[in-house]
Amino acid sequence: MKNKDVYAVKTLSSREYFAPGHRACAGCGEVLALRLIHKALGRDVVVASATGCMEIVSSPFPFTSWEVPWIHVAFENAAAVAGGIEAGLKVLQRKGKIEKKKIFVVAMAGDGGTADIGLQALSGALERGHNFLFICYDNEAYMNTGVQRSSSTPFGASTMTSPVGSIRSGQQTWKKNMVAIAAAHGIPYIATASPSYPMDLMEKVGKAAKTEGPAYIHVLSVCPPGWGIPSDKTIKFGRLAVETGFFPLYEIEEGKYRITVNVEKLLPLDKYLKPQARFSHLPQELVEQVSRRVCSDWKVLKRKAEKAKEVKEMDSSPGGRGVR
Ligand SMILES: Cc1ncc(C[n+]2csc(CCOP(=O)(O)OP(=O)(O)O)c2C)c(N)n1
Repeated sequence: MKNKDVYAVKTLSSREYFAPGHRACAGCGEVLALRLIHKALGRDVVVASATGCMEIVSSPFPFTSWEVPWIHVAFENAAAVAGGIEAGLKVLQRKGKIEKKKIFVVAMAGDGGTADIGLQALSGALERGHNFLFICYDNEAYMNTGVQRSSSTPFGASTMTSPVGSIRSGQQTWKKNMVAIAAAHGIPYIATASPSYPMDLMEKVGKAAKTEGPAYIHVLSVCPPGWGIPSDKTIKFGRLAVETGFFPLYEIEEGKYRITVNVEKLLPLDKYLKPQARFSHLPQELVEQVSRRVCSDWKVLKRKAEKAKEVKEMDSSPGGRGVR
């Protein structure tokens, strides 16, 4: 496996924009991703944050962990508020009321706030073409209210509202493909990312920040209490998700797919599923069923990436579209 580290550790800012002392659980993958993302974005940022774990842990009145302008908004409207902030900043700059410089507008939400309750506002903001970045911190359930299923919860996972019983065995639906939904809006930059691959994550955030128009990043955020894993295994499970093909790391730039962390041969899915309490009830035949779907999705993704590579090569060849 090869990960092209464009961000080198030695070039990283030591400045933190998310202060310690917050109340995230031990081993929270989401808060790690958030720290890295804000290191990559720097100081000139305004964040609109939907209700969810990251809001709860960072802002118990009268304290805050945020060292950049941050506004807590409702579940439904994080993307709409970000769109309004972006439009407002543009006007203030045009009228000379604030300095003319790039200010990144970021909307963030958990998987519930993205794929379920905030989806309408997100779709609207992507379609209107606001210059902003939407980040989904996907811990695969409504975690801060006690692990209820969302439409991003994987098939078979046990949650409070998709329990394991004599009739049903965990979540009955397949994880909603938010990346495909974002891609259907034809926006210029989309990526999946994981804090287990910090340089890959930060490179994508850097690209998204430079994008003119909407960008969407879907971050797999390992949740030790919700997934039933030890809190010191967050990084390991984030890596296993990628190495088994369960959560591939890729980007879609101007409609072209690129796998950013390639996996030569996928690891068996049991290695990822079986040690997690939320999947431990799954009988072997269901693990195999999930595994078949994961392999088939991986093949489809690889084909899309190969096709994009071929088009790129054709465009840059003599007589190709790129040299006209
Ligand atoms: C409209 C609305 N419905 C329900 C709630 C209750 N609620 C608060 S946080 C939350 C779960 C959030 O899940 P997610 O967006 O995945 O974020 P996480 O807590 O996992 O970070 C729910 C259901 C609410 N605040 N507003």
